[in-house]
Amino acid sequence: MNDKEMDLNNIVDEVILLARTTGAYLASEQRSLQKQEIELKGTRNYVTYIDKEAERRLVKGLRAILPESAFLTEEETVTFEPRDYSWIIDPLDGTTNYVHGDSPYSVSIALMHETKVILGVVFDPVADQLFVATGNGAATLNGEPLGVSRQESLTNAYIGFGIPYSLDSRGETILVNAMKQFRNCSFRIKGSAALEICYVAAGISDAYFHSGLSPWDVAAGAFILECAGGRCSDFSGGDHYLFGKEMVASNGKLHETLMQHIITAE
Ligand code: 2AM
Ligand code: CA
Repeated sequence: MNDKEMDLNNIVDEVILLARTTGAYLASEQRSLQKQEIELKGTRNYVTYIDKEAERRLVKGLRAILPESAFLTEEETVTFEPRDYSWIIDPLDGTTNYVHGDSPYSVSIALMHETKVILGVVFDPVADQLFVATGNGAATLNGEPLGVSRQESLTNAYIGFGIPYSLDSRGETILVNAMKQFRNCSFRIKGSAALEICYVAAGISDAYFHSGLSPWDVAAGAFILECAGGRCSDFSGGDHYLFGKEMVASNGKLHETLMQHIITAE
């Protein structure tokens, strides 16, 4: 075991604890969201406040773990200058579900060493599901090793996807292509990209695709999926999915078929 792995093993429990406490904060605030007094302030404003507060707590905790680290975050990042270690975090992924008192939603934390992700933690406080990968071995769900499904064809596949807020013509073509498969396989929109990628890692879903995404939506989940034996790509089949705003995640076996019939078909 080298020094970097030693450090990682030392910090992973602290990162998990932070994900859990942030998730508990989100869950308790979501219960308050139902109360009448919140209506006075407006639900969206209140959620923005929760997002920011959750992020503030996460940044404070993660900075204490690695004082020299940089941050790429959903709420407060203005400019991002990578350092030796950089955190890519989404304090609340699945905001639309959250606003409606629904689930799932999650806390997503990734740690990059130079340009490579070396740690991913995604936590769903409602289902109490904790996905972790350190790259030292297996990815886990609540401490148990997880792995991708064996599904090889679109027939009977279980596939997650998301619809971006702004849909270009390419995005529309992809949705039309998916629609042509509606009787062949099952599609689901669950509303938290970080979790939906983890569902592929856990063999719950066979694949997931979404455009219009940001690094904090995918960084932790993509790393967990790759550690679980799955595959991630951009919509052209390349590696530009972390900063490229589009992602296809799969068990690997279904990847080419999904690309051919749904993502790149004209
Ligand atoms: P958010 O909840 O943090 O906004 C929903 O489709 C999933 O995609 C959520 O994880 C949502 O993150 C994310 N997402 C990010 N950017 C998006 C966009 N431009 N359009 C739709 N969803 C987006
Ligand atoms: Ca997000």
